[in-house]
Amino acid sequence: MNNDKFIKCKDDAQYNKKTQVGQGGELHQIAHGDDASLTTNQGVPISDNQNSLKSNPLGPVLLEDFILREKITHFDHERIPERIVHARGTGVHGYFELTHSLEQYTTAKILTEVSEQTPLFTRISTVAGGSGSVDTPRDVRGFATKFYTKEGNWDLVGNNVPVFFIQDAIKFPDLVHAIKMEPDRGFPQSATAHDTFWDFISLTPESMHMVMWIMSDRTIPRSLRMIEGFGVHSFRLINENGHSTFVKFHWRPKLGLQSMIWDEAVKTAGADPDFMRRELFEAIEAGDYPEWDLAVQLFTAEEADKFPFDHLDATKLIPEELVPLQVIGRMVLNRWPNNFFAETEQVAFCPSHVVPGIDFSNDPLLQGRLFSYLDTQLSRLGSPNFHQIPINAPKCPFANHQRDGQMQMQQPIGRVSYEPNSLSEAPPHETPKGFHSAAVIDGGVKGRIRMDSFADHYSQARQFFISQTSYEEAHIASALIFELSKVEHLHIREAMVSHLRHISEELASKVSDGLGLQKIPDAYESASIVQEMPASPALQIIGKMKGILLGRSIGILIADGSNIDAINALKKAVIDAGASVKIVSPKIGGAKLSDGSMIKVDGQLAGTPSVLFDAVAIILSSEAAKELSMEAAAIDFIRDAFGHLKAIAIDNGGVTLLKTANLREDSGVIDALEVEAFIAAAKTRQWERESAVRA
Ligand code: HDD
Repeated sequence: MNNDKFIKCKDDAQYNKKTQVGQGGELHQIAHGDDASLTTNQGVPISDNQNSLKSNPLGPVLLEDFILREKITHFDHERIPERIVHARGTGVHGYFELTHSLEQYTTAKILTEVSEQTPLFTRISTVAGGSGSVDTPRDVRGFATKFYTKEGNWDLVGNNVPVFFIQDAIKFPDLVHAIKMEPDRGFPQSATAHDTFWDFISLTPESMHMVMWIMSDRTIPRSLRMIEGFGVHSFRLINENGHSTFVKFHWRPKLGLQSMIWDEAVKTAGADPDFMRRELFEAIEAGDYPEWDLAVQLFTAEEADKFPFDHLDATKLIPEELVPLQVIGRMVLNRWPNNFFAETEQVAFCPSHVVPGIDFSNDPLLQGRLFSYLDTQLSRLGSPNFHQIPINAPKCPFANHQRDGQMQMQQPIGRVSYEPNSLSEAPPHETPKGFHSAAVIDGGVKGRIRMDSFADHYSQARQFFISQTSYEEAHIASALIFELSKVEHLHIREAMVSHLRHISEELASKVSDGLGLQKIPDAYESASIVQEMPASPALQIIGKMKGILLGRSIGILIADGSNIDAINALKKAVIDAGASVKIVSPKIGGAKLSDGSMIKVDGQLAGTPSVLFDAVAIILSSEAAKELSMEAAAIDFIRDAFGHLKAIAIDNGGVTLLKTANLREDSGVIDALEVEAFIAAAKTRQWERESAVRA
């Protein structure tokens, strides 16, 4: 027997005790004497966390080892069912501050008390992939906010796209089954580019407007800080007199909208599968708290009757030109959760969580959601007491006579658990200020009927398409060609092109050509006439990009011998303009600059490609440039930056690399000494370069 081995293990145990307590947080710090000991869940101090109990040093492990069994059992049950959709998400705490009262329309305090700050938790997610999937697939982003208001929790559970695929919740399981990995093969993970998705879509004309949005660059955002959010459905606001007004909610990012180029998104997935989550984490750590304006579109039932579409149909939006947005407040996200599982994983959003003064519309998709989310939380979190989990618990007092159930954490006192009663002194009771539904008169024939007003599936899809810049239109066509090229069945590809003919003949023929179809298919039989709606520039991304460097990141590729003055001048100008800078070099240990000083390096070249930056600079001595001209990672660095339409600052060494990569200088390639010109170019993409790099 080797006694030394046992002694060593004991030392490790002592060490682990200290670190464990340090990381564990208050819940696990159960002090025994002066020491915060490692304990079992029953509070029994543990003397050895390295070795299980054996009948002899070489013998079998004993069933008696309750410490081992408790630890392994707990571990075996660590996972809860991941969300059926929106499994991969990133959550952050923050607050909402009202800047403009809606008192005329609602009694909800969160929308009437100006300057009041309401705590909140926002979770942004992808839809289709599992919780371990990458951050940059082409996918809608979920945008869910739980406001802990004085009158209870209000959950606004939206997306970064203002419309949805389907009109009726009864189709949701079909949609999700079609979009998720195919059941016989278990792939693709987090991608719409496969047969079952496009099969379902091609047979569901109501999804065509959403198809335009998901094939646009909206579904490949540059950052979670640069997406819009939409409540999608019409909701109601109810004022003191019981009068109700329809409302749509919009989140508008202070940093403006920005998206990736498809090839950039694909490469980012490899370079950093957690790109979005890390980027948000780093911004919050650095105190660059992301902010969104909350805006509303308000309209009456009479106004809605005059719209050329039905606002209760979730495949339609209300153009801003028709009902302008009014900004009423702002959201700031400023605190990363302490624990991912406890907060981001266990947070339970339900569109049915509203507060007095806010109510639902008859949108059939919303009506189905009002059931689905509560039901899903019961299966995910395992108990009707999920509201007691700290991230879900209201921050205002709450009391009722609901009792017991699995994992009841509260200990209600007294003998009364019903209402009305005369036996308790101050029982919770109904209040006139409580939740009231809008007094709406509804009537009609019972049945599984879809309104005629829901029949127009192409007009807004067409409006979206014609509202885009030529670059964005080209990206939509490329995305459709990419996705449909992954579809094995010819008839599905053809069916999709036949729908596109109602949206734009030009788009249909581009896609048909890109797919190599022998003949353009006949147009799909439309259930209604396609209306000519005016272009709405608010639907663009490029039009909403802000010409600022704030929130963006610049990578400077250097090596031994790089010019220190050029690096410092660029760095200063970029940081002054509000962006962050990362130094990339062949070796992580640092680089020796022209003056002999050492510079700290943030990323090693092969692991820090230019896809991770909004613009790049290349500052290299002529020797280093020659060496790097033999290095694929360096060539890719500049070639990708060029192909992804980024501003590139170069010195003489950079020129060598540019030539080796067979790239020509254009207006976005700037002398590294022209710092101001580089900053100006880095504030946008070099769109005019696109025709030189993509057909
Ligand atoms: Fe949903 C999650 C957004 C339609 C059923 N949905 C979920 C989340 C978001 C949305 C952001 C993630 C919340 C989180 O971060 O935990 N869903 C939408 C939007 C829709 C929509 C904007 C249409 C306008 N959803 C929709 C329908 C149904 C569901 C029609 C069912 C009838 N959604 C669910 C769900 C999820 C969910 C299965 C999965 C996990 C969860 O609820 O908590 O119940």
